[in-house]
Amino acid sequence: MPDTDIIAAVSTPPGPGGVGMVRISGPDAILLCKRIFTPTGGWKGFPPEQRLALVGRAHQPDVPTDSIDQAVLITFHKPRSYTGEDTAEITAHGGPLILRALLEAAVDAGARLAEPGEFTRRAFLCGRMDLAQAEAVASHIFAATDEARKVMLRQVDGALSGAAGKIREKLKEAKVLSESAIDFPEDVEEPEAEHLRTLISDSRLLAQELISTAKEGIALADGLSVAITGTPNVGKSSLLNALLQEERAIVHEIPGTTRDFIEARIEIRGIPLKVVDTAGIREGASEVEVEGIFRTRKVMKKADLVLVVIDQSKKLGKGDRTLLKETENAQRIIVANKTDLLTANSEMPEEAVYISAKTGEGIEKLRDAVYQTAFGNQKLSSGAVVTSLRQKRALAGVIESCKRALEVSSPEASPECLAVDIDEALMHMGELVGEVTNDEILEEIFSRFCIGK
Ligand SMILES: Nc1nc2c(ncn2[C@@H]2O[C@H](COP(=O)(O)OP(=O)(O)OP(=O)(O)O)[C@@H](O)[C@H]2O)c(=O)[nH]1
Ligand SMILES: [Mg+2]
Repeated sequence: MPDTDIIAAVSTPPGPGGVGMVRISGPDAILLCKRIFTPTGGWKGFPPEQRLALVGRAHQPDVPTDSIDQAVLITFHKPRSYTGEDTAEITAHGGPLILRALLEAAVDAGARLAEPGEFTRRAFLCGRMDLAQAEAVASHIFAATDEARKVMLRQVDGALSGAAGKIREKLKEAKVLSESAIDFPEDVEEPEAEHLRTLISDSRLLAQELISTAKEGIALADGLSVAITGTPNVGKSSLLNALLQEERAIVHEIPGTTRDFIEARIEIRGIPLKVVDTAGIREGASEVEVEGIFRTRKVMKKADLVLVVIDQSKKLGKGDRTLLKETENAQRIIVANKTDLLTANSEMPEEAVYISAKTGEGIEKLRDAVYQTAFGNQKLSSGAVVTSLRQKRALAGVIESCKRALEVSSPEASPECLAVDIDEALMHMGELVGEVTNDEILEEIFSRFCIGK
């Protein structure tokens, strides 16, 4: 349902900039602008021609002489605007105080401050985009790598929504067929029943294809967290520096150098990674180190992937063994470091990746292993990509319902059961695009946005 109030926000980032923009949206948003903006030479008709840039002055409400700044006004008339409502954009010089004064003038003239993501929320509620597209808008803005930026733009443009549309068409056709089987059971021919089963199994296949992009799509949107762990002095900080190609963490021959954890952002094949170097885990450590070790365990638990670093120039120690055991069931890579030194460790697990953080040998191989471990051999399709857990859950629901529908779609089974399962599959598709939703879900999605979008 369309909102009835006018919202306003500074849509450009905080801090000084060349230009800054205040966006105002809602019924009568354009009329409101008449009170805080006067074009050079006055209004030549009102409302102004839409999408025309008017040069003039922004000022206090109804007092054109109390000027705030030279400014440019562009109006978008509903429904041809981002939000689907009447919208105005006033661009002025990008000084924080200038933009604050401009925003206050808009509020004094009757607007209220917009919540984070509220413009996009209105775009969704006005039907300008579906929920999958709206989610992608935030991921696009926050994209940390070029690959993420490209993939998210495709979803903003409707790649996932389009693929979802195809599944829905099939399911809707299946629903009609199953309903006619309920109403006229004696008229159902075998070819028709066969067609019904094909529609459902095609829907399931298409949903499976989509869900297979989720792992990488979600990593593109959210980033992947990687924890570097190991006993003291094995070269964890050296590895972080090698991955970063920068001397970020302190490296020292004294064991127990790293106490706090150190975070850095890197990119592997377009996937944004947050890598955390941690304090070496050992027994009998000093008080400060113990706190560091406590934090290491917390980071390890939260990480999507753990790199267990072992010094292969030494015999496997008790600490190494404990750590290997501890990470047994985690998504992990065992990293055998210091290959530039002699190998003294004959008990290295077979799957270990050998590197020298000092010379850089094997680092590329390790990057490949990180990608492989996280995503397998999967390559993102160029089209629709699932980019949130919410979307993934909805698709899992579709797959489950289709599976059940196929189980009860045998000629002798009851068509009523089939219709229920198809309805459920359609309901999950509705969740994916936001036709079926609730305030809590919307709150969660749009609170991730910045103010002004
Ligand atoms: N020869 C050789 N020495 C290395 C290599 N990687 C690290 N070192 C040395 O090992 C010592 C410890 O390196 P760090 O990177 O500080 O090890 P760490 O695991 O972070 O140690 P803590 O923070 O104390 O737990 C330093 O003297 C490094 O120069 C390597 O690949 N080859
Ligand atoms: Mg260290």
